[in-house]
Amino acid sequence: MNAAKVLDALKHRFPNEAEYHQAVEEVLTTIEEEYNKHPEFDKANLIERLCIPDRVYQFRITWVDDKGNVQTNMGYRVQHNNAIGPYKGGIRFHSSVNLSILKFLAFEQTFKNSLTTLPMGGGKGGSDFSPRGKSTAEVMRFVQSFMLELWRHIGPETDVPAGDIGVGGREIGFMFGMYKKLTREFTGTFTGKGREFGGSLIRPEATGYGNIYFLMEMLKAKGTDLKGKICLVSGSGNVAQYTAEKVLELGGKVVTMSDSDGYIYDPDGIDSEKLNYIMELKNLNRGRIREYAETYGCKYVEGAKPWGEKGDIALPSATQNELNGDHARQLIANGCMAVSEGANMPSTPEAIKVFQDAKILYAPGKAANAGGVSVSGLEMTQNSIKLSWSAEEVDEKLKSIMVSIHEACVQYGTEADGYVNYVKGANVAGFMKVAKAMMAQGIL
Ligand code: NDP
Ligand code: 2IT
Repeated sequence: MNAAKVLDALKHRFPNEAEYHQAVEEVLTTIEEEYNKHPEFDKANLIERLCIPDRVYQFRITWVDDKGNVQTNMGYRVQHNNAIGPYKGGIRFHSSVNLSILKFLAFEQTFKNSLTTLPMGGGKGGSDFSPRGKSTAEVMRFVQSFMLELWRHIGPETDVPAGDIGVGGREIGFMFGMYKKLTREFTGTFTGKGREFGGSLIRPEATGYGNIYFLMEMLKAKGTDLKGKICLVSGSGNVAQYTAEKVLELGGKVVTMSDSDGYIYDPDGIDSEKLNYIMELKNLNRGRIREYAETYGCKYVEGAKPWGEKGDIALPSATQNELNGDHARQLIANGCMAVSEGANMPSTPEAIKVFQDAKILYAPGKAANAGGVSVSGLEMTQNSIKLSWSAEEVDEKLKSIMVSIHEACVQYGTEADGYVNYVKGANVAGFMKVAKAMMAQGIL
């Protein structure tokens, strides 16, 4: 396999899919060497079969808004690879959603899910519907229309969706309800469900907590921990909130959070009372992060990212490509020692190069944020056996999965000088398991 050639061919076949090309390029260039040690892979054209999704569903969603206007949106489900388990991955509702973004996310999910040690394939779905500014009744009507198409393609042993940007407990509840109505079956087809109907304890916390468990492993290998460390967090949604909560619990200080309009900088630190305010603001009142600055009298910067502030650790937890080369150089200049990604692909390729050249700790999303889908996998198990585990039990399992992902990254990513290339480690470890499963299952 020649990574550059494979990538060129994919770009030619699937033009105008920049995010998909970006995700594929990162994986191909880091697995090339290992892949070429296995001539049987090339003979089976494993690489194209791994890069191109198994199938993509695309449909129109029609719904009626509160004023009686008939609205249309696009809906998608990308079923990328089910070599090691049913397709599994979140649903994103955001105005920016398009096929390129969902293909990149489904591709990444395949390797991430492989790393979790649990039997899950990779998929992703969503819509260009933006929940921002919509009433709960509008969200429900939209979700019900979305499900009128999606329900045929998913199922507990086929494809198990969950949340992502714009999709939290409220949206999963509506999806589950409509799915149940259409199929007339109560099954574990979604994860991130409410606790009363099969949801796992710790699933809401899992991505943020998991990211910090992973970060702690990286810091431990450097002989340090989070005590007294200043953390820059972006986003203020599900992942950012529980990232901040765990940082506080372990003695770190969070000084920034953001949303799509701007960021707040609170040099005194966002303590647990202030974090509760953010959770209420974002999850219940669906307000803007600017309101935090108005309430607590701190700095708010409109239209900017938090990466220019001084911090020891950066935890990007909002969206893809939110941290570019200039941001990375600023972070390094300010003494940043570790970056651990809660979001999917938040750092641009240039930013990653800056981090790796500076030899700081850098964990890509597919390793660091795998805690969310891991607890989704544990939710599937609990649904299958019709039991629910205690929060402590789930948290312990989450911790041990994050430790094992860290070990896999170290095993496959340690370079000659001892520097751990977590990107390479995660990609090679994730790839090998899927590749072996595909080889064993024949040419499909
Ligand atoms: P939420 O919708 O709960 O929160 C998203 C946050 O990011 C919000 O603060 C939002 O701001 C901000 N944001 C979204 N889009 C943009 C944008 N284009 N520019 C700037 N800010 C933006 O989503 P999650 O917390 O669930 O997801 C955050 C990231 O984590 C995503 O990359 C997701 O793929 C990833 N992830 C999520 C997992 C999960 O279990 N939920 C698991 C693994 C990864 P605003 O309020 O203005 O919309
Ligand atoms: O990106 C992700 O890993 C998620 N949004 C969670 C997927 C899941 O199935 O829990």
